[in-house]
Amino acid sequence: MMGPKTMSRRDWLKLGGVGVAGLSGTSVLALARRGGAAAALEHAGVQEVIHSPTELAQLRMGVFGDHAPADGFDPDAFLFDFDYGDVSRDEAGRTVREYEIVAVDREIEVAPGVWFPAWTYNGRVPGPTLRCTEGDLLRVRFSNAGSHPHTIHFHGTHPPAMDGVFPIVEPGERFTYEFPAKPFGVHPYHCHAIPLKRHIHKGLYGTLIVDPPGGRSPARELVMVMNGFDTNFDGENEVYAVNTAAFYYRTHPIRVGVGEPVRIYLVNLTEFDPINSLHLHAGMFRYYRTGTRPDQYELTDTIMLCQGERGIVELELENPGLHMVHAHQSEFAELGWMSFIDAVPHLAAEDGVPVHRYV
Ligand SMILES: [Cu+2]
Repeated sequence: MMGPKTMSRRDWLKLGGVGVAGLSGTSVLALARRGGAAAALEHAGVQEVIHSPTELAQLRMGVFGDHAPADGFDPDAFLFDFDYGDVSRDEAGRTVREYEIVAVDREIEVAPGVWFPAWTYNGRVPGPTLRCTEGDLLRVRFSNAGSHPHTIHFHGTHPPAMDGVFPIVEPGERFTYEFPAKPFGVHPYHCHAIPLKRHIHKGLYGTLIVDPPGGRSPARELVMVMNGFDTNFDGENEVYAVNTAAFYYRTHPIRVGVGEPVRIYLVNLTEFDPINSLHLHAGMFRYYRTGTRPDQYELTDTIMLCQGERGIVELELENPGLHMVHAHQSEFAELGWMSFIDAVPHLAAEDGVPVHRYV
């Protein structure tokens, strides 16, 4: 009998992604209790379960059908939850933005019944989306209330002493990162303590958006962080998502207006897998790699990002209806990185995600 410890994610794929829960031991029972489809697992013995494609689809719906994370994380709100910090001005008249970030250990629910022992910035994964304008002085007060040493390493240009590699911030210690934000674009931040892949994968990452002076054109703006979770700590991800909650935007499509300008700040913070990808159905988008060159983009419907790569996706959907968005690696899509954008005629700006006008 194949036990949970020896199951690879390929084995779980044969089970239609359901088995990811089993990897965390007792949660397979919690999963099975959620519905008849999943309950079959409890009795069948995992190595004997062979499902037809239709059954697999039903199984996935039964398990992942309506996932609102029970840990309080709201994937809808996260899409446009920009943190501008506490704003003041220094003697030179420069805008200063101050942030408090605390590293804390916390269990998060990455798929229904699948709890992951995360390390977090401010109690959630991804951490807060910090937003500023190029040239603003950022002052990030970091304290480590977690159980392991951590840092915050920001991508972008700044003095090496503020790079978040050194000093290592031990549990109970603090460090303040202070630097002018540049260049404009979209940048990841993450812990840089070793072993690096473990610290990043556990959830210590987020997005820093640096707007160009004067901002970008008005648009419905969203943040999508592609991530994965290794629920049995075998060095492979069993669950994939954008913004942590597997399949969430499949059952809760992201609403935009038909023809409305949409801007997605996209970051790949998937560990273990060298690349991740985004593919849009029934439409094309402009892709600005790293967001640093407004005059250079590619018109495409599929992009590939290495670990730490990021960019800006801009689009206007011509036709109403559900537009599928997912990893073009089918395996990632089947394990959670599957979403919809719903183009709605006459969607009011205040309906759902607000249109962003930077001030
Ligand atoms: Cu760390």
